[in-house]
Amino acid sequence: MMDEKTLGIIKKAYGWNEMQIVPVHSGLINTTLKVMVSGHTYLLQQVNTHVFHHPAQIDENLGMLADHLHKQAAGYLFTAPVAMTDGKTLLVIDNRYYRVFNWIAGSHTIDVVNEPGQAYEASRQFGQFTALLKGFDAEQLHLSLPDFHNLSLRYRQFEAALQNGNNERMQAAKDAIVYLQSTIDIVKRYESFIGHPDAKKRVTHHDTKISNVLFNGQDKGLCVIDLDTVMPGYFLSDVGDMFRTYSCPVSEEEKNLELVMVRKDFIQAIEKGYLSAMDDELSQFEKDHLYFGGEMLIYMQAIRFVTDYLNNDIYYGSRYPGHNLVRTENQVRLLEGFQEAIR
Ligand code: GN1
Ligand code: MG
Repeated sequence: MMDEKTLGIIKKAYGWNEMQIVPVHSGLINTTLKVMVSGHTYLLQQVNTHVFHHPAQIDENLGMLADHLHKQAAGYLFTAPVAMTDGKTLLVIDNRYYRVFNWIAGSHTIDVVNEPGQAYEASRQFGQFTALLKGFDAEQLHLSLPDFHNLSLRYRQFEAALQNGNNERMQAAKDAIVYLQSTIDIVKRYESFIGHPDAKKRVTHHDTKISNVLFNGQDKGLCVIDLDTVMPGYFLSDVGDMFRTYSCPVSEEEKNLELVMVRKDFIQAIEKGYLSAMDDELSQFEKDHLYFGGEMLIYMQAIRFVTDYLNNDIYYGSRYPGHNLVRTENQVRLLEGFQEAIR
């Protein structure tokens, strides 16, 4: 990962005299370290090129967004990568890609949403991000993950895994598979949504989990982070992943499915927070699909987990036998609970 030699090159490229390293807990995809340099704290990240094949395109995306926001919304906290001494923001060493972000002083992240107020704040942050970029042509962005939230494609990948995947695991996942096949109307509803003239593509974050929002000491939202998947997309993606991850008191890792439940007051807080920034921007047609976003994202996560389970955990990995099946069953339970809550 990041050996002594690599760290030495990084240090030089950023013009740092000394650095102290602290590992931090972060997402499933990139490797992140906290680095302290002469009293200043940074995040040093190695981009996972198994997932993101073109880190330079992401770097360009972040540069374009930073420029636009700098001009149009001065004062908005946008966590663009820090420049090296040569002005570049992406460092390539032996075909590996590194970048550095400022650690935002006084900020913290949370892993679980305990109060509706936190859901409101986070949702407002993601809404504000898209709203502030309404004058930016989203189609200028490179697609860091083409078809990332294309539910039709995700369904086809699920079908392919059913054809070619691990047979033993197919038996173990039978109930979840049957359920996910029987709820295929979600795919149809997605297709009719994206075919509608009032469904617009905008700058969309695509990974709105709570740990991707920085909070201040008073639990007010400061900014959104983890911007690799910022691409043109539908608001369903952002609002939907918030319903998926904030409305439930436990995460997708929870094995005790009795703890997987949906909190209506959190659903309302997400809705209110998002609309506080996006009310004028969304069409009535889109607003009518707010909750559909939740159904769609929970469903998509369930089929992504089960697909990976059938494919022997090649994407998400697995820390214990059956890990991706647990995640799948968790999301299936969540989908049932969510549909009940919005009925
Ligand atoms: C991945 O790396 P992380 O934890 O931010 C995934 C998301 C999933 C999430 C589920 C690029 O996000 O789409 O919702 O895991 N990101 C990618 O935990 O696949
Ligand atoms: Mg992420």
